[in-house]
This record gives sequence, C-alpha cells and structure tokens, in this order.
Amino acid sequence: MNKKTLLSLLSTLLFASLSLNTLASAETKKIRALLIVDVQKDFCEGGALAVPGAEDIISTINTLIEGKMRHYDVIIASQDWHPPHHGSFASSHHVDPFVVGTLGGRPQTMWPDHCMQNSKGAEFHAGLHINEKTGSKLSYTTTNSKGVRIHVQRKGSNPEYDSYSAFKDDGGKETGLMKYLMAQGVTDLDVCGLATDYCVGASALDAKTMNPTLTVRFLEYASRGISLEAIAKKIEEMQEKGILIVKE
Ligand code: VGL
Ligand code: ZN
Repeated sequence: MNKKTLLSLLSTLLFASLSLNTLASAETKKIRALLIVDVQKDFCEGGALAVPGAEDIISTINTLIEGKMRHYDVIIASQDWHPPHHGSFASSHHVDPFVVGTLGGRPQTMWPDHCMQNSKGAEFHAGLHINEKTGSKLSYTTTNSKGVRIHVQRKGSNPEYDSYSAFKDDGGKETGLMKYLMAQGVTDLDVCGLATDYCVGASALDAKTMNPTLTVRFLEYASRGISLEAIAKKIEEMQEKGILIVKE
C-alpha cells in the first residue's frame, strides 16, 4: 500500500467514526415536551362544559410540570379561546347544545358557550401551576411560581372554524405550535389534559401527522374525556397512528 492510499484510507476511517459519533449523539439527545391541553375552568367541575373527573388530574399535571415524575425540557399549555358568537356555540345557531349541525362545511357538535376570550371560564383551573397572562396574544411564554417556563398556545379564535387541535384549526390554519416545537428541537411529545375524545386526541393526532418523526405519547392517567365510547375510539385511533398510550 502506498502512502497516498494509506492516507485516504485513514481519512475515510476518521470521517466514518466522526459521522457515527454525531449520529449516535443525535439519537440519544432527546428533547422532551409536555403539552397540557385545555385544563380550563369551563371544562372542570362547575364549568359550562365540565368533563367528568377533570378535578382528578390537576395535581398529577402539577407533578408533571414540576418534573417530579419525568423531566420535561419544554412545557406547553393550550387554551380554548373563542370569541363571543363562535360558530361552535349552539347559541350562535339558535339550537340546543350537543345538536350536530355544520360548520365550515363539516359536521359540528354545537357546544354550550364556553371558553370565551378573557372570561372566567377560559382561565386555567385555579389549582394548575401556571401563571397566566391577560391580554389578546394568541401565544406567549410565562413562568410559574416554581420558576418553570410554560408556553401558552391559544386556539379557536376564528369564529368560522372550530379547533380541537392545538396545532391547526378545522380550516387548516396552523396555530404556530408545531413551529415552536421544532424551533425548540423537540423529539418527544407527551400529551395530556381535557378532553381525550376531543382536544387531547385531536392534538396528539395532529402532532404525529404533521411530524411523523416525533415520538408522541398520550398520557391516559393525566387526561379525562367526555364519553366513554368516544374515548375508547379515540385511543384506538391514536394507537393505529403510532401514538404510544401511557396508562399510568
Ligand atoms: C373541547 C369541545 C369544545 C376540548 C373544546 O377542549 O376538548 N371540547 N371545545
Ligand atoms: Zn371549544
């Protein structure tokens, strides 16, 4: 073997080992995010659209926020944030709540008025460890009393479309949350909150569909839903789409 061949062989080996190293570190460096969906007064006991058992998950979610069960690098809380007379309100169509009508050309369950922008019902549950801000911004970052940074993403502000998903509305308009996750380099996303059969399921499914390389997990123990049948169906759908179900 001449000197030139030897040199080229050595440099190939060096290059290969360097790329293997970067590959390995890229694989092991996980950035974990927690998405807490719609844990707002209107979806809790006494609220306009109370989800059974919502009270049971508050302290669990606080434990998650404080990193006592698992460390998260990024924490996001979504907030349903409707203007008055939103198209998903039964009152806007003069029908009874829970009637299925149409909105934006698709079937839409008409809900009681809920989570109206800047109303009491739109606030996070009083026991949740998030310092929320007033104002009309659709997203902002805040710090809670324990010094944990939380990014708040509001959704459902277009009266023409509902937005169960925290990532995009039924008209296909993105909220910007996926961009935020990507900018933070998130590789693993855990989703929990209210309600499993609506906003939690829709958000987890959109996260996986919009970015199939994300590892998405649904935290069943930190979520509650409206109807048992719809919850079971939604969990099955999540599983089929490659979302991991964490029972406890
Ligand atoms: C939700 C119904 C209407 C939810 C929001 O957060 O699951 N459900 N708007
Ligand atoms: Zn809503």
